[in-house]
Amino acid sequence: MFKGLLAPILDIFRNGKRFFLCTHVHPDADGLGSMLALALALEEHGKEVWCYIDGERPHFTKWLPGGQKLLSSLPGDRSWIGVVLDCSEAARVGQAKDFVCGLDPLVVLDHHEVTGALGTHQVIVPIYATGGLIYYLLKALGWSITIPIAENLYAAIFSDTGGFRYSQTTLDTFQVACDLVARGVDPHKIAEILYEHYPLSRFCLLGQVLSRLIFLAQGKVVLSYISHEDFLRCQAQKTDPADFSSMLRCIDGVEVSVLLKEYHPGEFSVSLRSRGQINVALLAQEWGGGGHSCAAGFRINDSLASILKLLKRRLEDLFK
Ligand SMILES: [Mn+2]
Repeated sequence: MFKGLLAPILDIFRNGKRFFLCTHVHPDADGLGSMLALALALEEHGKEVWCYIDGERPHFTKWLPGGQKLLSSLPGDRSWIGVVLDCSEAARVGQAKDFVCGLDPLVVLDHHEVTGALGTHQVIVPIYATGGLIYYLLKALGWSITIPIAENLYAAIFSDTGGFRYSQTTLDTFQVACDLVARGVDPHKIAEILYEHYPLSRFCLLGQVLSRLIFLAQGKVVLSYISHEDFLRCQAQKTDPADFSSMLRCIDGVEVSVLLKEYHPGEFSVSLRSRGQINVALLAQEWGGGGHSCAAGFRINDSLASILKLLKRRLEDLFK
């Protein structure tokens, strides 16, 4: 699959020597699994690889093969081929933005619907996970998919499909997953790494979120928040509440869920989830954000009270 789209970048991977890989801020298992899978494959072909992570490491990186490769610092020179995974917007690259924008070539591999102009070479396909795209990239290169590579790809796909639950889960998703299992992936092991070793701080935050649910539009919208104080009190990482907004969408009758996270005082990251009736990527764009029709986000700096007021008004309007 995607042979025509991948063809123009194959020689970059075959002939390049040094690769700088990164993903979006607050990286998830798709971004990191895709990055580690590609990093392991590049290393097997004698390439030098720099795997950059912006900020804190999610709990699962301790167990994903190659997780120890992740670096929080940037190289001192720009003689690297850049690869941005699971992100095509410069703003979402975080602190590596200026470094990354100076790399040439810069290959962008992504599956988001709303895309940016980042990169000298873009391969963006609207599929279930960037992990699926990396699988086809490795196939197109004729490179072998070892067990550690397969485990990272499976983690990426399993995570971004919500455990094969989300609407982009297709026959191809299962065929790729099936091939990865055939290569030696233990599905239970990956599910356990991702979903059964959470830090206690995550549950502390979840308690806060659930204690202050705000229902709007006759229960079709649910809104909650995590303040900066909550992060401090729970001794939580920014990655701890990663999928809380998706959890809130699971409430019966809810069409759209919204979660505000105050990572720094007065600086909010807003996550939006939809069952499909409302395109939340369009909503996020109203505030300069982006994402998928069912999962999107944006950033906003203001007081909690002002943002809640603004959002409540806009969200009530969604179903009028
Ligand atoms: Mn993804």
